[in-house]
Amino acid sequence: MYNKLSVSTIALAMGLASIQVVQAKTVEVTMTAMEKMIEIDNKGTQYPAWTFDGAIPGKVVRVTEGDIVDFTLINPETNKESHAMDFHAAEVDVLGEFAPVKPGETKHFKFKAKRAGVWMYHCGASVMAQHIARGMYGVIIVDPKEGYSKNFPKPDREYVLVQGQYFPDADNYKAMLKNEGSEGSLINGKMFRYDPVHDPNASLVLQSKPGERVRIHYVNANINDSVALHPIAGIWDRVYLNGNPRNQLVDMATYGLAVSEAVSVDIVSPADKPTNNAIVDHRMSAALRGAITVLMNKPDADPKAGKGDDMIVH
Ligand SMILES: [Cu+2]
Repeated sequence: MYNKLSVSTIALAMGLASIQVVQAKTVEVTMTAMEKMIEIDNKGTQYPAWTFDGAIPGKVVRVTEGDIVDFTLINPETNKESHAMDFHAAEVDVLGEFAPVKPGETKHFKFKAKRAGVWMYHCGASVMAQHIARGMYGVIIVDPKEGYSKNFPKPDREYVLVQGQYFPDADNYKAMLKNEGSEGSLINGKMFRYDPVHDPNASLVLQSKPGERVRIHYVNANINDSVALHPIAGIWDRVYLNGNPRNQLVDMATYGLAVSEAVSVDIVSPADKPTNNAIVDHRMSAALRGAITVLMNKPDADPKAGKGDDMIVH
């Protein structure tokens, strides 16, 4: 799936001729719009979701700054709705690349990921509020071409958390537009997905070892509400606005995410003892209805947790 393209540039520096080789690659990404029933909480309540590839959120796309994303959206003829793709990492034509795709049709477009960062993607078909609220969103990470540095330390573990608003009356887009009828907050598609403290049916948590640097890529996929992102019993060591290491804050208690905003936040737990954090949207209406995620920092943390390509804990 990776198609290597070599781009050679000749750079003149300090009066000396040197050859700099920049390698960009083409990354093929295919998603299928799926209108299907999914579980929206830890006890298995069914919900008529609209999704990318059958899950909320859709898969994490990860490329490097300068790469070409070669994207295909399949809308099967068994679907009832048109769907579309809007990558916030793309600079294209809203009426072209992002235009809706009818059931039975397929759309293909390419864009160059020119800017590093963490970006939301979502369906842009009408009514957009409904397509997002029903689950058509995800994250694309564009790693900086310079890689890690002293100012952008390599994390020990990495997780993706995407927050959404839950509207049980899935057909009532008019209520969604008025921000009425929301009955909870989804974290990676379920209320209290990683919080066994508040939901006895929850079985998953995030994990790290004491003293490790944990980087969380957090996306506000709510349709109307901002997010007050806070790690209870911790402090954000670094906050990379829009996931770009050039946009950096330090020692933050709470970071406010606008609707559609993505951020990367680092937390480093005390090295000398096991601890727990609760990563919350400090807006109580969101936290106490689903937007709490437990991070356990313990010596016997699963060595694989937060280490893989798929940063969404299943
Ligand atoms: Cu859609």
